[in-house]
Amino acid sequence: MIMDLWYTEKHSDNAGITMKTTQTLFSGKSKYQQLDIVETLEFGRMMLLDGLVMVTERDEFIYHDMIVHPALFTHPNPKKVLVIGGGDGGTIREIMKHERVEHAVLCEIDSLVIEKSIDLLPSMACEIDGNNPRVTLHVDDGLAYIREHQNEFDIILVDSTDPIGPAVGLFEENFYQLVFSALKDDGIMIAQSESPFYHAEIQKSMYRNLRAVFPIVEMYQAFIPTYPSGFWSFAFASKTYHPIRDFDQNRAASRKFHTRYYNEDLHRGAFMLPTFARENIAE
Ligand code: AG3
Repeated sequence: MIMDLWYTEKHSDNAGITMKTTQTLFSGKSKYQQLDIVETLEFGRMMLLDGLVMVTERDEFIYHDMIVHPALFTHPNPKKVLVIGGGDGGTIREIMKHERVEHAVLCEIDSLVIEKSIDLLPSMACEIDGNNPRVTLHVDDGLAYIREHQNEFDIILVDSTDPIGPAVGLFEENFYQLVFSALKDDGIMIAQSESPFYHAEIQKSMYRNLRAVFPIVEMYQAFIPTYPSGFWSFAFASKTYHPIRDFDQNRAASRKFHTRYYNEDLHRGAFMLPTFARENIAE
């Protein structure tokens, strides 16, 4: 008998996404969470944390373009960048395309995620395998790490899971306060901010917390097929630079590397929100 094996992530009690899988490449539990990496027919290899889709080989370019390039093309001179979470390495890979960046630090709480990504997701982990002198890895809790760093980073990217499990603290005001202090005077923070369609309540409190700390807070969107509803968002929180008013379109247009999702027009377009998404974060 030929078996059909399908993986389903439920997005609500009554809906979800389902994908046909061919094999399990890794399945194990760390101190923090359950990690699974499976082969799917439609999306290539897929990483799950506690049963939730984190990345797939086929659509990760969208998320990783969008968590990195809007901030790195808004800040005029991003030299030092910190990533909190992001143990798969996709975010670091995109940061490394920016020649102005001298040094990037990855602070991931779970060493198993880093190890298995280097093993099984090499297209994402290619810059965190220890061979790039511009990249430093720290296995640590993001909160503990930034508490020890002040006035140091141009950009901090929060590449977290949903606010359940180890990432809960990364959505709270106290954490944003620490991020603010760890940033230089003209620093920018980006955080993945869930689905405007399914996660209105999370967005409400997250953006309230961000506004309590940062003078400039905007939401931007991206289309990510394997995340809940396919409609995903990021928070742009900043001390001085505005993502549209301070955006140098020519610099983005003359970038020397290829991006399959991001471009200089989409940079502006991503900040235009449908009404229901605006309403989620209205002051
Ligand atoms: N981090 C965001 C994952 C959120 C997905 N949520 C879900 N499937 N319910 C992705 C990490 C990529 N570096």
